[in-house]
Amino acid sequence: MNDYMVDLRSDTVTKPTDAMRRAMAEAEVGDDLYGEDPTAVRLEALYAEMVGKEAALFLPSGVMANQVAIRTHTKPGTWVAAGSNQHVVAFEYGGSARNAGVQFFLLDDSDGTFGLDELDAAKSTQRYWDFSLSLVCIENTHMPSGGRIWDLAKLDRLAQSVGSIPLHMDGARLFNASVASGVSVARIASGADSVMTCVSKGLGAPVGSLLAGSADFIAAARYERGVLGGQMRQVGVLAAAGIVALSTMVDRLAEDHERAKVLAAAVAERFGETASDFEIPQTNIVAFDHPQVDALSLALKSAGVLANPIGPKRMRLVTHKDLDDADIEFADKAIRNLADFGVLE
Ligand code: TLP
Repeated sequence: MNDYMVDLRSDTVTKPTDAMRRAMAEAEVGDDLYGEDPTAVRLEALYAEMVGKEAALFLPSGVMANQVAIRTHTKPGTWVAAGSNQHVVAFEYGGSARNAGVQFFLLDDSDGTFGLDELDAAKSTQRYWDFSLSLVCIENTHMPSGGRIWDLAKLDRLAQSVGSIPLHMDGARLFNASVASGVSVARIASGADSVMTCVSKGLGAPVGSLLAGSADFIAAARYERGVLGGQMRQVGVLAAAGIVALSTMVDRLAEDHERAKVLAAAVAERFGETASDFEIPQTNIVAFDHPQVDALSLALKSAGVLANPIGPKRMRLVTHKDLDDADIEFADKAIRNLADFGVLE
């Protein structure tokens, strides 16, 4: 095993920058439950302004931001339409059923978005049996499809087509979508009633996510965050890093996107025959189908590259700020030269 490892497991592995650590040490703080943490208040105002919403809320994680959004928008026993591979459906421990008592109406999102005709079918189902669709959720960028971006025109049509049903955008990597498409985050989120973003992923902050929406929605979400035990006290020490993340770490995401393309080319060359459903990544995630993901993950590890499967036949490589050119060159060679590995039956 190599001591040197290139970590492509996720952009969540990124460590806070020196500027973040300084800001954290110097942060002005207060008890956030009383609305007295000036740094948390500043971060929430900054995010709300960036995404063009009235208000925002700082939460400990992206999962909690999604769960709070779902609890706030819905009533128990109602249905939430979402792509079957989305984080809210497939990666949140069944949380929506437990935390909000909702059921999912699953749509095919294998290419990163879902067909609006499918959503229309879900809506018209309401006419035939007692089925109340309380929310539509989308993920932008869409992680399991390889960080794909919702096409803006399609997003606009979606916003029209949901009508009075609220639309929540899991924008854990919203800034990746913005940097790659050249469209502002406010424009991307304009049709969504609520949007959440993680500062703890590619933007490099150690902890935290933000949820934005109307002032009324955020007041209700603040209450629901409390119900889940997510209220925080002198949270300015974390919010300070989030402010640095939103103010200084966005533009450099373009570098991660270029590096993902390099790794994608290596994957295409090495696994051309076995890797299916493969496309040049739009952002920082290379995701591809492979019949032996566990063996592949082990083989990559022995070659000095850490990468995790995200499903029984789905492999993922993620680029981020804590990689440099030498790491990418190393991973590129390791993938291209990966020896044949045993097949696990
Ligand atoms: N995703 C993690 C894992 O849970 C898969 C990762 O390494 O990518 N929405 C999306 C689209 C996400 O990818 C994630 C995290 C979340 C929400 C949840 O964020 P956290 O981990 O902060 O709770």
